[in-house]
Amino acid sequence: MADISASFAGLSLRKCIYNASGARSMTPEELAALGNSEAGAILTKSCTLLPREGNPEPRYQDLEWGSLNSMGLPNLGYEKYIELSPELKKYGKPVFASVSGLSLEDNMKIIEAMNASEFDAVELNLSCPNIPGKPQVGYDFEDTEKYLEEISAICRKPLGLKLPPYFDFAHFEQMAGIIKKFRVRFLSCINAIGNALVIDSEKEIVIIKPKGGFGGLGGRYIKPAALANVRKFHELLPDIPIIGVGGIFTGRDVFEFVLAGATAVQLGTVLMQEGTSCFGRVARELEEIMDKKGYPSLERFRGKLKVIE
Ligand code: RRO
Repeated sequence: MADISASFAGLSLRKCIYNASGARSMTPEELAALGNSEAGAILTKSCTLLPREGNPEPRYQDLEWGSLNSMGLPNLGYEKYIELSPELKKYGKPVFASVSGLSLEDNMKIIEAMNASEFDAVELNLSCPNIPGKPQVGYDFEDTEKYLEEISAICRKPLGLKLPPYFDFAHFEQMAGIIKKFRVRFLSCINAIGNALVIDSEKEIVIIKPKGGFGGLGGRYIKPAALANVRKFHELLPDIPIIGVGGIFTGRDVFEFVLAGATAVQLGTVLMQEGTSCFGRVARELEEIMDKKGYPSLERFRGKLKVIE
């Protein structure tokens, strides 16, 4: 049987497949279910300084090809996740905290506290698209550099970044140039495509309440954008492990992300739709493809996507 383990940021995952932040990862019960599942790691919902209820409902809709959300960062507050961290470690897999403070100051306070937690690493979310009046930090290169200067100076856990999708080579290059200046241990690419609009033409109405219906698009709609972001950052930053996220539903999808350069992958929309059984199913589908192709491990084909000469 093919080996689908992965290691990055000094951590070893028995399986390279785990949850995307936000998908079934907010409450102690949801995090325990991830612990008991075949997920290779546990990643929390992005946390803020104070607990948040999030945006008014309806704020999440499943769609035929994915999902639209404007959750608005509902979470239990960073202190609760730190309190839970020793219990989460008992499942014997790496435990990641997603951090999404509403300001640099908030992020500094949270990261400072994370240093003394049982979390193995931090995924700093620079790409929440759903807070009214708050632009995504990852689309402001000056702000991103300032955040990284300050946060990387105090963060004693391995630090990774959750990036928004980029769509222009100039932006990939600018972001990669900034990331190179700091000790960033992994990149999770991509967050939802922000501020998408889905319309119910029958009822002539939007499908989620916050922000006039604009929300983060996930699932199959965004897989090509996610693959492009994984590929481009892998080309520009070959020494930084890339975690692929966006539209992964099957083992074949994982295979494609690894070909593009991913070290591991996260499941979001499919986890919302199918529940935690998706981890085992996708893992077995990936193993089957690798066995058929004769690849004993992910290293054998990682990044080896062919181009047409
Ligand atoms: O909570 C959300 O609305 C949310 C966040 Br923080 C994020 O990073 N990405 C997303 O699609 N939704």
